[in-house]
Amino acid sequence: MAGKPVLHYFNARGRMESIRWLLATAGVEFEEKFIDTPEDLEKLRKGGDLMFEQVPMVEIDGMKLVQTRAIINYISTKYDLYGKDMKERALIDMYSEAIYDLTEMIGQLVLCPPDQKEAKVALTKDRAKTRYLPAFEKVLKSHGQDYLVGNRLSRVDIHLLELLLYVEELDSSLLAPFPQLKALKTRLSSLPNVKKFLQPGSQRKPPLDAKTLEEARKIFKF
Ligand SMILES: N[C@@H](CCC(=O)N[C@@H](CS)C(=O)NCC(=O)O)C(=O)O
Repeated sequence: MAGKPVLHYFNARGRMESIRWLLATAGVEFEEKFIDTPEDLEKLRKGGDLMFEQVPMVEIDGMKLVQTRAIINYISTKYDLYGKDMKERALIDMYSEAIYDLTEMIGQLVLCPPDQKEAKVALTKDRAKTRYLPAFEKVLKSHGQDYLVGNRLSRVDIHLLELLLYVEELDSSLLAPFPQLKALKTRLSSLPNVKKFLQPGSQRKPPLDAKTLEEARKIFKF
């Protein structure tokens, strides 16, 4: 039997978190090797394990995969979370890209200079409220099904749940006008593997605090 996938990343959400979410939802146990220092990253680079000298890197099925979207595609295909045909995959890709856009906007807020923070937070909330959340609410309302695509769980549902949790962290009132999204969140949260991942003590990572951000800056030099 193949061993557990091994995830190489900083001990924080970042680009690895949606990979953690997918594996956890698929019920796949995984190991994490954290990059805690610039030397840890250098060691991986020198060992030739990072094709483009970057993480995330995931050891899975005898491969050392890099590039977040490639890793996500592989895991989604392997665990049947990527639709049943080309058209479903096109929708899953299209919705996922929009989810990544808003997730990225929210993730960037922590890096925002203090004098721009208020405006950026306001813009991000506005984009959530008027652009992204209404679009997904409309999809769910239009077909009346339990999942976004093909009436069964796919990676896009998991990405959306992750995003909805970040949106709530930003402002817990933002989901109020979207009953379909709230129902989806409740439904997905009660799936046994998701429920487990949402429990304290799981491999899910908390929001980035100032100290962790400083450590990340030193390692990744941004
Ligand atoms: N396109 C890549 C970007 C990866 C990336 O920028 N990783 C950062 C950490 S989150 C990194 O390794 N930075 C160090 C560097 O680029 O030298 C992906 O999606 O995986």
